Amino acid sequence: MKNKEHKTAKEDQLEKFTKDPKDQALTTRQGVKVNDTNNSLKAGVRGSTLLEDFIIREKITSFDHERIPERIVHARGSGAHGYFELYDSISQYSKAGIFTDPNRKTPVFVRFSTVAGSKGSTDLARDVRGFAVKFYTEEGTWDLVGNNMPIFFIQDAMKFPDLIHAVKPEPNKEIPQAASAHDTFYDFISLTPETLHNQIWVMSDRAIPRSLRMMEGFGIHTYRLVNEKGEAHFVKFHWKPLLGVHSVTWDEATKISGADSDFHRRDLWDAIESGQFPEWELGVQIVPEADEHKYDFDLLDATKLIPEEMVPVKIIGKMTLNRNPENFFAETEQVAFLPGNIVPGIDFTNDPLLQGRLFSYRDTQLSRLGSPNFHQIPINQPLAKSHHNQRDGHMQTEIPKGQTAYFPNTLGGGCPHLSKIAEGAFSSYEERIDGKKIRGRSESFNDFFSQPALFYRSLADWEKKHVANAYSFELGKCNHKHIQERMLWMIAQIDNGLAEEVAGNLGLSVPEKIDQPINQAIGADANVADYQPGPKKNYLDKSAALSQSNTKFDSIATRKVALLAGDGFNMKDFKAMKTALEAENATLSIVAPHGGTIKCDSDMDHPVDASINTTESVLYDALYIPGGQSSVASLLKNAKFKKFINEALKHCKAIAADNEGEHLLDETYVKDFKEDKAILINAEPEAFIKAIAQHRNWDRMEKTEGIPV
Ligand code: HDE
Repeated sequence: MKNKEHKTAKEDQLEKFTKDPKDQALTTRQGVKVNDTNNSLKAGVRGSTLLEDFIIREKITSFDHERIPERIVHARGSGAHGYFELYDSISQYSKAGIFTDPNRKTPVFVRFSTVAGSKGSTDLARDVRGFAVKFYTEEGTWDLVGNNMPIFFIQDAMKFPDLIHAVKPEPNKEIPQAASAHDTFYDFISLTPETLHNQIWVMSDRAIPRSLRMMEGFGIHTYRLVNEKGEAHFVKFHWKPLLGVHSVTWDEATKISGADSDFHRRDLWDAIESGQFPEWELGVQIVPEADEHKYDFDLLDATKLIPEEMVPVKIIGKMTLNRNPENFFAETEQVAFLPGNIVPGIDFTNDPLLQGRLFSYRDTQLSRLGSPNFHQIPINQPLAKSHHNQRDGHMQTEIPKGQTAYFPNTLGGGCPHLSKIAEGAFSSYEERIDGKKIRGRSESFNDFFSQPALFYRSLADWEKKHVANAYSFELGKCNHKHIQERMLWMIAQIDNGLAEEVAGNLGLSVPEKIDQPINQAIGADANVADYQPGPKKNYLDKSAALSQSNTKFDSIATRKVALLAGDGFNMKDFKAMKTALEAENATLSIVAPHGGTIKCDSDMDHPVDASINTTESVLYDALYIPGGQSSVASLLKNAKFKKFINEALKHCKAIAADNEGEHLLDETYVKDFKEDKAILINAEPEAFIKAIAQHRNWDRMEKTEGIPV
């Protein structure tokens, strides 16, 4: 089902470029009709192919040049169209139309991505997720190119190539793909303490989302909002998903990578096609210019967040994604995001990471898309009119009229002409700058451990356990003891208990001191041990917003429930559960011993959604077993059903069974968990729904550790 709502102006614009082959003849690129696309032109039926054959030459030449370079980072991505609506004007902070006019529906295109993997890599890699939003505003295009974590690894753009070279596959053997669990990454991380904050977020469940629709987004950098009077406020942007923030476990992530490496892409596509449009609210943290130096961290340091307890997030609007792209390459692959794309009312700060990005993104499009005319590609075209004197270049598709391509001119009537600020022209915020040129870093950036420690303190016990397991896995994949030990020392600066637990799993102990020199901005000769730890600042005990245990648990919309059944299943049980789940916009999929159809005890045929041979429990949020003697008997014959259930149990999912369905559970480890609050036997569907909405029953986590699946 496609969205039937009124189209946005961007959709109208894109429609002019779409081509539909329905009822059309096959032609060459020049429009000549073709009668045979299976055979080349030959000299005699067995003779050699003729150079004259323009049809084969055109077909093969196009094919030879189909690929463009994948993005250096964020190569793997999925996109969707939608719109943004403002709740109330915030004209006191910004003059941007998108922030002052609640009657607008601003079209957006969003691309989510992983960072390290190649274009074809798994969606479930442990990684940061990109969250890039292109707003086609009436005053020009604004790109908010963010991530699903509120901070970044490094403070200065100068370090970005090093960071990425360290995390990407090692250059001699091109291993590992889409994974940070290797020596070069931790060699770099352990020598660069500023990375620790983002690093611990990557060890948390945030790095393995259940769905792209269930993760937050952050602009990360401090930006500026500028109002009509020219007054500025600092701002941090937040996207809050209406479905809450939820993740899978690492064991699931690795299994999903095998069962369906397109899991996130498929989930996003399916949700939009079924009319369950993903939604996020946009929030802003506003800091007056006068408060620039009020905090224990520097607002220009992208490795720090502003705890929501210090500056609350003010919700100002909502984004809805309601249309899948028509063509992956034309839209999702060719979309070009540039943090430098801003509009009047929004401005940059001197964050040295942001400043570097302002250069990098335009530059990279030149090699990726091949021409400075990349903004003419339909998905990149602004909705606002654009007239300028930039000319020519590869793939110019516009036909600029007139004799002049310079300014000032009289021959072109002075056009395109300049605008005044009052007429909507952009002008940079007149920040006072007074200082010496210096290649270095501000001392105010030097606290590397307080915020990772705040993050860790703020997590629930089950989240902390996941962090310890993640560090143990990642460092366990490193082959060099000195790198593991340096990391352990670093982790100890965050939390001793965490470091001890990880060290135990590695079979090492936490070193008291380390003495490798570090080579980062605080000085090439500096030594971590001399330099850190300074006293850890503890300006806040915990920040509730940092823990996923404080997210929303009020909906099961789009959750996937597996129904395990064979011939003879109880129709009454099935119907009651299906009706209840679908009323909450969840889906119930029949997983059966075979494909095709199965019969219920009322002798009706029901289409099977997946045979047990083609699916895995990690692809579902919960599972249900209806009654029916012969149905349960057929499930008991196939050991994979037991594995399916044991895995769901271990992954702390809600499990329900009615009548004879319980017999199947009795043949699994579930028999020891009958008291568990998310194991529901002969209960009302409402109780099951409540348990699914909790996402997982983490209370079960420790007890299930010994289950061998
Ligand atoms: Fe990026 N980044 N980045 N990045 N980034 C790219 O641009 C870069 C950074 C982010 O879906 C590239 O078009 C530098 C922070 C996203 O198309 C490249 C630095 C944040 C995407 C690039 C950073 C991001 C990119 C690769 C350090 C979060 C995917 C292809 C100064 C706020 C956008 C491209 C999409 C993509 C450079 C740091 C997010 C090479 C130099 C911080 C979501 O230009």
